[in-house]
Amino acid sequence: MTDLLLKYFRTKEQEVKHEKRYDTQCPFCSMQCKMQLLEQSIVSRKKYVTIGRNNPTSEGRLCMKGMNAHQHSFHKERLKYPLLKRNGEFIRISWEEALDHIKENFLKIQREDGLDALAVYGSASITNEEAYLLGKFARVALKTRYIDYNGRLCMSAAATAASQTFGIDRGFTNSLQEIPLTRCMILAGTNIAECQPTIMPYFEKAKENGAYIIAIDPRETATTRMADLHLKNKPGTDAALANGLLKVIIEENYIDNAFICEKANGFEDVKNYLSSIDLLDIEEITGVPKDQIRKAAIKFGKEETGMIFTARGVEQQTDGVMAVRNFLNILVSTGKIGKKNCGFGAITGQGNGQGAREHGQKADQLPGYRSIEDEEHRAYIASVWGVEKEELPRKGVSAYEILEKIADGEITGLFLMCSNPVVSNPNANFVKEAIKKLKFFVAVDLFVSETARLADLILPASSYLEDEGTMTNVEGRVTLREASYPCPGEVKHDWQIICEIAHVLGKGEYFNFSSAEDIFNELRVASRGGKADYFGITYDRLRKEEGILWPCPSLEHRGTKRLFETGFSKPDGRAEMTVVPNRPILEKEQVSEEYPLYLTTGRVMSHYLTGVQTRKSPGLAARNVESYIEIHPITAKKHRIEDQSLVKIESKRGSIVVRSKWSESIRQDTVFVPFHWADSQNVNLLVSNQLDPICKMPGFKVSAVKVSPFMDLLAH
Ligand SMILES: Nc1nc2c(c(=O)[nH]1)N[C@H]1C(S)=C(S)[C@@H](COP(=O)(O)OP(=O)(O)OC[C@H]3O[C@@H](n4cnc5c(=O)[nH]c(N)nc54)[C@H](O)[C@@H]3O)O[C@H]1N2
Ligand SMILES: Nc1nc2c(c(=O)[nH]1)N[C@H]1C(S)=C(S)[C@@H](COP(=O)(O)OP(=O)(O)OC[C@H]3O[C@@H](n4cnc5c(=O)[nH]c(N)nc54)[C@H](O)[C@@H]3O)O[C@H]1N2
Ligand code: SF4
Ligand SMILES: [Mo]
Repeated sequence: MTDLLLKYFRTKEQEVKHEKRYDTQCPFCSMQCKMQLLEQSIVSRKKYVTIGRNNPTSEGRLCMKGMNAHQHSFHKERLKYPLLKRNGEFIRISWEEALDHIKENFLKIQREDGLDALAVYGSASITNEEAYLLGKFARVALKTRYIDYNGRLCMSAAATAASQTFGIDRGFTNSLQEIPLTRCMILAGTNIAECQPTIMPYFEKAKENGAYIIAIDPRETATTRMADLHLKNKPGTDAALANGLLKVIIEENYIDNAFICEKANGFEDVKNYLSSIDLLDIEEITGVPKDQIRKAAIKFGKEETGMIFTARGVEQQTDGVMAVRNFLNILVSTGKIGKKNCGFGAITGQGNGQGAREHGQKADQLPGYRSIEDEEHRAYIASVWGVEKEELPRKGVSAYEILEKIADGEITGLFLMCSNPVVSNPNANFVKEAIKKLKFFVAVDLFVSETARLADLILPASSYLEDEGTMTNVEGRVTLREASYPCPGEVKHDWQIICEIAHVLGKGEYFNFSSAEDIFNELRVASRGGKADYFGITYDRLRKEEGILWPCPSLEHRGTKRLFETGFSKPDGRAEMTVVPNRPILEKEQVSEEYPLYLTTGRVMSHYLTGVQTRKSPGLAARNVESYIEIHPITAKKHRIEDQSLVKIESKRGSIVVRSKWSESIRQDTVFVPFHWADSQNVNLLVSNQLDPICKMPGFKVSAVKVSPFMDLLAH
């Protein structure tokens, strides 16, 4: 053996000898892939590798984001100490000073502007324990009615639609295990291939088993390429498309009359409405040829089993609730719900997109999916928390509406945890100006995000490697994220930060927790008897049983893999269908001579949300270093836009500059821009402030824009 080889083996041996392994779950999407960080120390250098671990959901798989996640966690810009803004610069302060500062300013705002002048803005990337605690913090420690979270921009349309139709909102009504055995699936406005990559093998197995897949998306994506039929609709027209599908299903008599009779309300009204509409009209509205609509409807209607999946393409619309309800109309009419290999999936987005919407971070919600306006619910939660029910505030307003109240001067103090609203909210110019008006603004983050930059005080939080807690994944499976990596610097867990602030505000007695498990045990009791009942779930069981699908009302209960087998969760046990008009009551922005193109927005595989984390991960950032506009070559030529050139995109609200990417796979009347970049590439500068009137979801997926070569601008 040569010396060189010997040296190599010796180093390898050393690396392995000094290897430490840390269990965790990926900090990104709702698959919550279980993973392990391998840390190898060689002399003074540390080397990291992330590997997947077997589990019932991701079965050991990881995508590129999971494999590179540790890069942002170990990034040199990671916050390690509290930072206070003094004369426009951030300076390091101690935790004691930070807490004093919060106490002084929160009390001052409460005194001068009232209890409701403080608002809390949370996240679905924090654990169940933290989401629960944040809701309790707003209601008990701050006594403000104003709390909401980033999930409003994400899951609210699907959550409302499922609650209204079925009486319960769990993203997927079944476990993933059933997907491979389903005969026909509709994937509406979801790009699982890039957004939940490790779910793909379930669909690939279904295809191997002969399933037929129908995708609905204005662009071709890796997901639509897997489909047998792609309905390439105009953005924002899914409600009408679903009407077309259901009209054909009824006319061809593929409905399940016995099921409807026994388990559904409202079918006759829907049927009457559909008999009054014309398929040609739907072709005109959606841009999908009527023969394709017929083909899809017949395929779905004919098969014995079927599932429908929706995601943000259908839901992030100003008629998002109604659009999803129309897809549920199809499921209920064909009886493809509450049965083996049949069901609905609103594919959850963030790591804890499911759990964080169940335990009281929403404006109108108390833990266990209870309502803050229901007297019995108020009384129960007040008793768990040891307060009077009259002391609990009433419901507040949605995430974007909180920002509007800040702009109006009604809210003057903000506590932000784990979100970057300056980049993720629509009408971004307005949002930034609003946040600048705050008298006192605390941001809790891993980094100085675009929003944290505007804060008076930034508190450093722990990451997925350090912070233990439960996360409820895409299946509705509660999982325990074991995390034990030591916190860098003076970093604290989000839950510790909440507890410490509560203490300095004199509310310590309600926040005496010494571990995430302690908080979970209170959450179990708070959720008991609610729709999202976690009472039977314990850390011990989560370890032994590899996660449990809620509801799980008792320690003996095995969890619920399939919902609605014996009926729906409405008072009469029946599903509620509703008439969905072809054209929404609140008209969406239409293209015009001045703004001739539809802009839709979304994601790419290598980046995550506003990009604060993934832009710091070299392994990911290298794949997409900047934003881009996907544009059809024919459209591009019409607007004199060359491939790979800089393009100015303008809407009525603002303008951005990104690079062009010609693609024949997008509709000619539509352009697509991802939202992972900030500042002059922040696509939300273009999106309007119109919200879905029912769930207050912004219309991220439809804006009218014009495009021009950036060179024109330079020439002027
Ligand atoms: N790589 C990556 N993965 C992620 C995320 C990420 O940022 N990056 N984010 C996570 C989160 S929080 C979420 S919410 C999910 C989101 O997951 P998805 O909802 O799947 O992602 P999007 O790209 O926003 O939108 C999905 C598709 O909708 C299409 N679409 C646009 N407008 C319309 C329309 O009007 N109708 C229809 N039918 N389709 C339309 C888009 O072309 C896009 O392909 O992903 C999660 N996973
Ligand atoms: N145009 C357009 N806009 C959109 C969407 C779209 O499709 N199009 N999608 C919307 C959707 S679905 C979503 S979910 C939102 C998300 O939008 P945001 O809520 O802004 O999400 P992130 O970019 O993940 O911001 C999370 C912030 O918290 C920090 N962070 C990460 N982990 C932790 C932690 O454990 N603790 C703390 N304290 N901080 C942490 C990160 O560094 C980052 O700054 O964006 C929405 N905005
Ligand atoms: S981003 Fe999603 S699919 Fe990829 S590793 Fe993380 S949890 Fe798994
Ligand atoms: Mo999301």
